[in-house]
Amino acid sequence: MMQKVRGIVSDFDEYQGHKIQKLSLTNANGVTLSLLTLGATIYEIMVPTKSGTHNIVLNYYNSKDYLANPFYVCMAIGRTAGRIMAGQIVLNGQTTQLPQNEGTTTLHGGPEGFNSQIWQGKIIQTATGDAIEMSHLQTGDGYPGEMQVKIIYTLSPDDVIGIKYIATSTADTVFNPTQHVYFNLGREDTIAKQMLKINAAHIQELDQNKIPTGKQIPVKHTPFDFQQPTNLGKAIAEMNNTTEKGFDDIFVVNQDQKLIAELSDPKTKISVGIESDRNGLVMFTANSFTHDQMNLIRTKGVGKPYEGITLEPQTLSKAGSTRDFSAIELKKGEEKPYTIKYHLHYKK
Ligand code: FUC
Repeated sequence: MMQKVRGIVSDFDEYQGHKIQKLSLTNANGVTLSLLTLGATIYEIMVPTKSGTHNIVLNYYNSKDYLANPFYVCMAIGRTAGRIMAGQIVLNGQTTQLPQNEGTTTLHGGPEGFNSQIWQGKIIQTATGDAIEMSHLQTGDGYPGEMQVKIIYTLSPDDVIGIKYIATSTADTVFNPTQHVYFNLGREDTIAKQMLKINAAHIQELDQNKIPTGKQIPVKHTPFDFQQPTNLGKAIAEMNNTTEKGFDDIFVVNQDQKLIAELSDPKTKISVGIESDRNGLVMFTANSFTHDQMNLIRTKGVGKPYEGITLEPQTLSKAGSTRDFSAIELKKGEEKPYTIKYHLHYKK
């Protein structure tokens, strides 16, 4: 009989007097997925190599490092991924002012978002073995309704990581969660030699606050064309004359193929295919990662621009220009789950 996926719980450290736990799943191939209860953060994704294992996501030594900078390294994002103009949401004709955490904008759920919460973590059983359940009652973040949130993290026997977000609210509210995973599949400090494919013919036009204007721009003949596997270093170099000096953009994905995006490293031969049930993907190439604000393990206590790449599946909302929140609305008592999957491939 095939060996089932095994889960274990251990103590990680303490954060502001709270015990932070690490929960891990390992399958028979030797792939491990670990999470921290701080921020429902993906701490490690280890894949087998010829000589041992290789961690393909960015992480820190300590819990406190995760909240010491504005980069949300591998953390759960909610209630709403991305930017809400002026921090105002409109539901049923009523405007709610959310706390703002980026000038006048509310970014990634605001100052009390999912990432800054300590989650209840436990190992649960599924047909193929153990899984990780993170749960939390989200209140006091300024959004309407108390929201009971569960995120189920699974690892399949054939190396597919699943993330399922399930929430119910006591009042009509908005829900557009994602996971802010920074991948680096290689052994070098940056993702410059890695290849990216995104199944998107358009990006969203953004205003000076990075809020969608409602217009879409075709990617053809621009550095945003990742419809075929494209070298990231070359693409980033083409963005050198922009203030961002890299990518921080919203792709409108076609959902006609199983995968919306695929990242691969020609040298380690590791790749990750991303499956999503949503129509948007934010890509951020860690352009502004700072040396002294970041204590990343990969670069032994510092941060480097382009050290990783985030590919954040989410629902596109017209919230920017038109204040139309219908796409991300979650009605009182309604359950509308979202799933993200990472298909891992590697050569031993
Ligand atoms: C992405 C970007 C933001 C922000 C964050 C850390 O979601 O869109 O600009 O810097 O990552």
